[in-house]
Amino acid sequence: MGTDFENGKRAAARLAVGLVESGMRVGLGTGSTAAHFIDQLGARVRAEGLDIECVATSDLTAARAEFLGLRLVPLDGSLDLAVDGADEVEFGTLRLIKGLGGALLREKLVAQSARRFVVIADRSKLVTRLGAHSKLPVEIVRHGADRTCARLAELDLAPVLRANAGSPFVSDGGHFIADCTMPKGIVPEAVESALRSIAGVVGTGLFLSGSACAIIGYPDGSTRQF
Ligand code: ABF
Repeated sequence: MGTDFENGKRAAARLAVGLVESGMRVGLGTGSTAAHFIDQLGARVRAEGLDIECVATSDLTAARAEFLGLRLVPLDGSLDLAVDGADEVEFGTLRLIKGLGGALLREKLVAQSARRFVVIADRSKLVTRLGAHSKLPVEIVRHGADRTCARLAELDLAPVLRANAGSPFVSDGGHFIADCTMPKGIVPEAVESALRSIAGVVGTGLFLSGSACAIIGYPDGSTRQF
């Protein structure tokens, strides 16, 4: 099953790498599917001498890109293209849940800076309702984190502070992450708006504007674009 998923991720990444042209500024996502994209992009740059600049969505992605010889620049100005994975892709609307990899804040900054945002995922990420399988990550400031979690609980989101080896997980931006459960029937836009009104919330894993395009990869190496 693991290999099935990898085949799908690799196939989706391959199609997305074909969208990159010389002279572009490209946002690089985080996670195992985005890692396939970065690896294949690195191979294209070496083979074809593409002249591109890249912006990373996490320290891990920056390290991988640097190792492969991709030129990294800070997020400054707009990007031509950003390619990233997702935890859930809602069929029909292309709304997303992202952030189980812990990089949601920078991922959203990069996605919103891109003229074209492309999501790549294996078929297991396609859902008919956001929150069906995945937790909703919410990035919160450390100061008063308990109080912020209490506010999230008041919204019926059952927050659980993410831990790493017994200590709270800390994002690249120095924040905590509360993994929430979206109650069935709740409207994602309403959740987003309620979350954004809480002072301690710095980012949410809800990407609701609908990605420009989703490339879904299947175990046999085929892809579908939505
Ligand atoms: C990033 O990586 C995140 O937004 C998402 O949480 C995760 C998906 O990881 P993977 O591609 O490994 O399933 O895109």
